[in-house]
Amino acid sequence: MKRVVAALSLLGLALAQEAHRVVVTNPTTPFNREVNGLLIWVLVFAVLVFGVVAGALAYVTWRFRAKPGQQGEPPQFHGNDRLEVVWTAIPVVIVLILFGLTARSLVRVNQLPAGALKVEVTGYQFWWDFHYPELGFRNSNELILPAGVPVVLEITAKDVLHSFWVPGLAGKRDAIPGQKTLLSFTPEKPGNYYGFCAELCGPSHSRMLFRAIVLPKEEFDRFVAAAKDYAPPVADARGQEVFQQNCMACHGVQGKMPPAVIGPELGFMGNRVSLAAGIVDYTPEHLKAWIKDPAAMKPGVKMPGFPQLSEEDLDALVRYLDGLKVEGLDFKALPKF
Ligand code: HEC
Ligand SMILES: [Cu+2]
Repeated sequence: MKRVVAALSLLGLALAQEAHRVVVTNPTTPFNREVNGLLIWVLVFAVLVFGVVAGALAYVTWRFRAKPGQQGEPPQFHGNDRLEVVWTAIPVVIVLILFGLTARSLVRVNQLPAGALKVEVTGYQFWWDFHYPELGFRNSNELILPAGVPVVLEITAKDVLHSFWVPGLAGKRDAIPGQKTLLSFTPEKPGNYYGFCAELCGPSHSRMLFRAIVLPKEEFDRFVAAAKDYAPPVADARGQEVFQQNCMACHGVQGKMPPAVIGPELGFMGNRVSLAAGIVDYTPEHLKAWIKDPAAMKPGVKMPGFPQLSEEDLDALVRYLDGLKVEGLDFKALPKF
């Protein structure tokens, strides 16, 4: 008994933990509240069905148990039409109710609100690209969104099937090569939301994460204004040279993106909270380790390592990349979901 109480209170503590909010108990978007409501209905019926079935079983076992002194088999009987109709009809009604509720929720969460912000989402082995066609910039692996504004994501993939999933914001959507799938939701709470690829897509599928960074509207607008007429800063001239010689073929820095995208956009590297599709925190040390040997951090990665670069060149390169940022914004301070 003591152990059960201890386990339950631990579970309660875990659910209440600020840093690891469980989405089901803390929905922060209309999308998730809708799904949560549906889940509660399903749970109510499940508990009801379990209670009635387990209760009936217990009652029958007790009521028809062998009495002292009883000899041989008790009297046998077969069938009860009325009972059978009732226990068929009730589950049918429950299924119909759940069907109706599900259909209503589906219609609601699949609505495409007018005036939504459009973002094109593309999955690659093993990273994500986010393009804002109306705002004229792109970012990779970190989807920056304004709080309180509905978004419509147009999701696709370039190589194999992936699936876009930010549990804290909305349900999953498949990312399918050659096809667009739509997902719409309205983030409400500013925060740093963990995202995942939810479709087995290759050796580093489990390292194909990302973040959705929801900013207060004013901060988002400030970022957009800065991103629109962004002149990528050159924090280190030698670093820029190394970048142009070794990295430009695959990576863009806002506007200098080659038409065939091979690697993530690095234009706002210095603003990042995470690196390499969300697998480690963004720090200059991790950045340096990644450039030297990305395969050590992500098996099967499509970026070659650069062990041939000298320490000085590597450091200059890291300084250059770390300098690529919009000043005055700190996404690391946001709460995590
Ligand atoms: C052949 C193409 C190619 C070249 C050349 C290349 N990269 Fe990459 N790079 C990629 C790909 C593809 C990824 C995505 C890897 C993943 O996460 O699966 C990547 C990822 C990265 C990331 C992580 C991006 C993020 O969003 O977190 C950084 C940083 C990076 N590369 C820097 C460099 C630097 C610096 C150079 C030059 C020294 C370079 N890359 C050269 C293809 C390339
Ligand atoms: Cu994937």
